[in-house]
Amino acid sequence: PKSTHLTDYTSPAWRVPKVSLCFELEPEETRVTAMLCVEHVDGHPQRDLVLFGEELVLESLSQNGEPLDSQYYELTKDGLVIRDLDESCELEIVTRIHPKRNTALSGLYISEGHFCTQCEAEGFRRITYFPDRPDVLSVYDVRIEADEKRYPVLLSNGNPVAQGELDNGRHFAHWHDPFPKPSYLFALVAGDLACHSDQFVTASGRTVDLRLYVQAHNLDQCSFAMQALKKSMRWDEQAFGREYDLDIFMIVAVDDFNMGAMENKGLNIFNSKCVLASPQTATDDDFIMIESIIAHEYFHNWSGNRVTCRDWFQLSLKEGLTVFRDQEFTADQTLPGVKRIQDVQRLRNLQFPEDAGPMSHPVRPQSYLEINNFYTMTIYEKGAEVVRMLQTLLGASLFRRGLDLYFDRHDGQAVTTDDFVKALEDASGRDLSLFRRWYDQAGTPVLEIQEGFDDSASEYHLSLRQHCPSTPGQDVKMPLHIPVSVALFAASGEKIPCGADAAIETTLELTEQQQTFVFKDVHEPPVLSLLRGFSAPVIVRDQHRPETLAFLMQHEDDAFSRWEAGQRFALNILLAWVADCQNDRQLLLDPRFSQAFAALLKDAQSHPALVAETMTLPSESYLGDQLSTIDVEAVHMARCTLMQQLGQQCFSTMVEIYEKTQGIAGFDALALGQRRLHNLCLTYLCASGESEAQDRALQHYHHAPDMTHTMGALRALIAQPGEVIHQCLGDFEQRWKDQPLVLDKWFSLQAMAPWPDSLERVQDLMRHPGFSLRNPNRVRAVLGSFTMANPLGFHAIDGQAYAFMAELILELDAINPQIAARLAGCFSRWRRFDAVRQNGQQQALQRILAQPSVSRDLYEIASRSLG
Ligand code: HT7
Ligand code: ZN
Repeated sequence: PKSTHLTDYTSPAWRVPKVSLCFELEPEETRVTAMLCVEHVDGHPQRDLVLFGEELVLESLSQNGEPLDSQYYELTKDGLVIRDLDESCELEIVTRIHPKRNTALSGLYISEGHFCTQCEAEGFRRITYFPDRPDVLSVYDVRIEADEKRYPVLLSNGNPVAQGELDNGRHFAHWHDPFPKPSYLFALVAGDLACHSDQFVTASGRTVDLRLYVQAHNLDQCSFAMQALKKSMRWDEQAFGREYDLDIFMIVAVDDFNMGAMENKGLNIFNSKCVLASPQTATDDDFIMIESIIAHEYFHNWSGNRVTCRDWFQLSLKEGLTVFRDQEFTADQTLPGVKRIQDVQRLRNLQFPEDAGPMSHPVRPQSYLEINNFYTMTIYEKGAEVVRMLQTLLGASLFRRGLDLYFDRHDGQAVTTDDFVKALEDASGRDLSLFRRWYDQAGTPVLEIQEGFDDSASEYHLSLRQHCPSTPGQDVKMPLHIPVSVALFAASGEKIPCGADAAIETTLELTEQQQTFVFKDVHEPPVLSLLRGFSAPVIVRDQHRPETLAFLMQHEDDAFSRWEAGQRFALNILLAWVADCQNDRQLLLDPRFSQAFAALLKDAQSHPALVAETMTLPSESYLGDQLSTIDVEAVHMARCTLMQQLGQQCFSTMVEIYEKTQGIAGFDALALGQRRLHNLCLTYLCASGESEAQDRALQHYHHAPDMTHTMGALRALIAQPGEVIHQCLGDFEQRWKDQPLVLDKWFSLQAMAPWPDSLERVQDLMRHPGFSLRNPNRVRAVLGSFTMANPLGFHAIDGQAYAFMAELILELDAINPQIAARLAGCFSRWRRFDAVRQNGQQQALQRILAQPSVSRDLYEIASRSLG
């Protein structure tokens, strides 16, 4: 397969200002009549019109109403090339497509009897021949014709124009979207859907109809998403001055969907998992996730739709910026410090390993084989960090001015990340030329620090040195422009002024490989608080002495840094314990840590959500990442033992907190934090091994008022196989077997359980009547959970899970290449394991690559993983 390179970009030779589409919908075969107004770009050297197309049957092709003779066009393996067209003309293309056969869930397909589309990134070419690239913007008119009984609801982008009856029990609807858009934002939905409606009045006083379409039996699970939508619309007006622009905004929930949701103009299509929720069926974390995805997709209306990407190398322009915007939104709705901690955890647990492995790529990649493989943690999460650093460097008000300029200047255009940075430069007067390197350089920079204190001069010296390990295709790394927020603490716990105008916090700008910063009027050796708020996506190498960490756990006032001190402390202990496990030594807990941990539990001043975050130990995968060779057994043992010892030592305090946080209702930050703490205490109590705790968890399960409590009990019990957990799992299955989204929790929990017979259990789960390889949510619940969150099971030393997954990924590849490729990411870290496990994973990758019919999606992941 051939790669696409950023350096090969050329602007489109033809514009398509207007598109009219007519769909004659039938599941087996749908006819699509596309009328394209095409105009050659004056002076463009390319004269041929290149249209992409996949899995299409061409029925007819005409120019200005005259059929085109076959000498003027050529069907290629990628589409259709038309020669000698008039400079400007109307092109009619009639194609036939087969929605029912479309199991890849890209283009037009059927989910639970409803027609729906997914066009990002390159799905529109599976609907009709088209210059399916994001820099071709068109105004769309769409007519949909379908059987009225089976498909009473007919939706597309923009505003509704007309609807009416046709012969033979059919009807039609006509939609017009006045905003020029790229084809990846096209959407169509047709089905028997129920509607939850509301209205929103914009800041300028326009009334917008809001509609959420779901299957009728899910109508009672819509109100939360609708509230989230209204909150998002108001917040974007207030925080970013962005108002909604059409008369109607629609969300449709579908069961079969490759990702979380899609921001099609005026018609967002969502994975039902990311919309439907009631306290009985969804946990607090589900609610938070739903609110942030609704917000994310809505925010794309400006960051992505009104201003879109010139090409797919600029994907982070819309995704990084929109993740940043949704993070800010959630921070405003909840507790900003907690949100920041969670975002950093996500980045470190998922993006850092990506950037340290064979899949590492810059925020603006240089090349790709299959664009669907580039919807990565780097594009989304590191991209958001890059935007956040810009905000830190410019300050909130200049940053906002820069964004206003960006939206004004580029409204209706397809632009680049350079255009984005230029707008920020122009609005702020700052030179960001060095900062731009963040877009092109892959890898996580490492910061090393050296401190010095000059008593006689009352000066504190801080030397920062940066370096970045080499990544595939990038051996030489340049210094980056890194904002490093710092504060200095006196032994009393007071902060020492350290910035301009005696500010107690300052942001240092590291622009060279090494720099020394001098702080004057410092009269005692200070305790350094570095990278406050996680001001840059870097790794800090420091000595992290236990006394300093304990001090910061007590005195830090930056939520992230306080949490970080606790995590560092725990990490040091766990890493030492991994070595102890490997050498058959006893695991002895440093009393300074248990004291700091106990003090935290008793600290009535701390917000419960922050206490819960600090009590959560670094994940097994993060721990493994810190080792030169991942030792799954030792890591698991060390972490379980620390939970056990903390559970035992703090048993009575945890019982007290558990009891105090019982029966908390509401959805404010305090209630959410208290419920989280309640469940976490139960987990620690169970980890202690005391039999009383199991009884408590069983009671917790049977009296759970909602899904948050139910899952709290199951998670607390899952660590140990036994009668109690099996009883609860059996009960859960009976109760929820007819609700696939709830049953996914049951699938996923068991696939993650660190029990000895994991692989057989996964195989059993796949035989469950509720499981299907065709549904991405089921695949993620069972196989995604097993491969990504059950290191003991997936990396079992016999290698059976590797061989099993290789065959399964190939089976899935024939159904849905995007999902198969994602799943194959489980082998990308093979170099980090011991020789036996390396060998097993290499064999699995070789097996995948040996399959002659392997898709481009899967080929790219497997071949790059193998290196
Ligand atoms: N922009 C959307 C990305 C997306 C997607 C990409 C590839 C294949 C299927 C997909 N479904 C949605 C979602 C977002 O980031 O907002
Ligand atoms: Zn997005």
